[in-house]
Amino acid sequence: MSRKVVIKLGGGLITDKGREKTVDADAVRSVAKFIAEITDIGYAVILVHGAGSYGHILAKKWSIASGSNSSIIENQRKAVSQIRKDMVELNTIVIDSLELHGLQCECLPPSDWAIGTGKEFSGDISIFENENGVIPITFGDVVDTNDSKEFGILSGDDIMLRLSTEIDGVSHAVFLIGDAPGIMDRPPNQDGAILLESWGPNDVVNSEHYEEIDVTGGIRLKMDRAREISRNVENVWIIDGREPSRLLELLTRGQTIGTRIMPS
Ligand code: IP8
Repeated sequence: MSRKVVIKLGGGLITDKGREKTVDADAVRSVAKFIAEITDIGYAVILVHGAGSYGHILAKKWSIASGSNSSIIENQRKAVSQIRKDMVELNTIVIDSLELHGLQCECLPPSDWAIGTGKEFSGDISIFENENGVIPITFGDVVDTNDSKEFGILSGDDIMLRLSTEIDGVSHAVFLIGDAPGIMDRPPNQDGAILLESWGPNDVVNSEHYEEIDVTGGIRLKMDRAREISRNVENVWIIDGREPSRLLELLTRGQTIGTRIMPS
């Protein structure tokens, strides 16, 4: 069985988070090239991506994360189906880029296989096993909740946790972000921000990125989920997706520029 790597392409990496439905085609292209290279060296890849400006803006406008609200429910339902459509559109762009490198992918939208939000969502994780070389790919999405809320947001970070810890043979879980070289000791746009080469739960950082736009949890949620993954998976990293050669370096040399997450 080949070693497996679960990778999340952050929404802030593959889209311009501030401009509705704006993809960063260069970022998608360059990350696709390195995903192809890591499959060439024998890794089975499982991919998750964030929503960026294909999900968070409309979700915030219609309070989708809080579930149904009778005074705006018609608009919310329209937004739910629009966001799901937009996410499939973003996913298609990512898949097209991967296919240009000869990779085969299978799109698995959470609204088809997952129910509920947060890390306890239900759904059949075994569809992501990747035993046949076809890259299973999914993303943060609006999902049904099967309760009075009707719908909610399932973050790609929660999906990362479940895939990385429940699929056999995962040696690496890697979060590629778009605004920093890894976890910084303070927000990355602040002067003097320093990259933490490793981060454990007892290390205190003040590292909020994109909080004003994000309806899930920004870097905090990633850090929490990465920490939980590190209890089961040896190599858990948050690295700069704008420098995707670091992904290849990590998998070939065991080290790169970025933040390694240490278990609690
Ligand atoms: O960007 C959020 O997923 P994330 C999904 O992975 C939506 O946290 C639709 C906002």
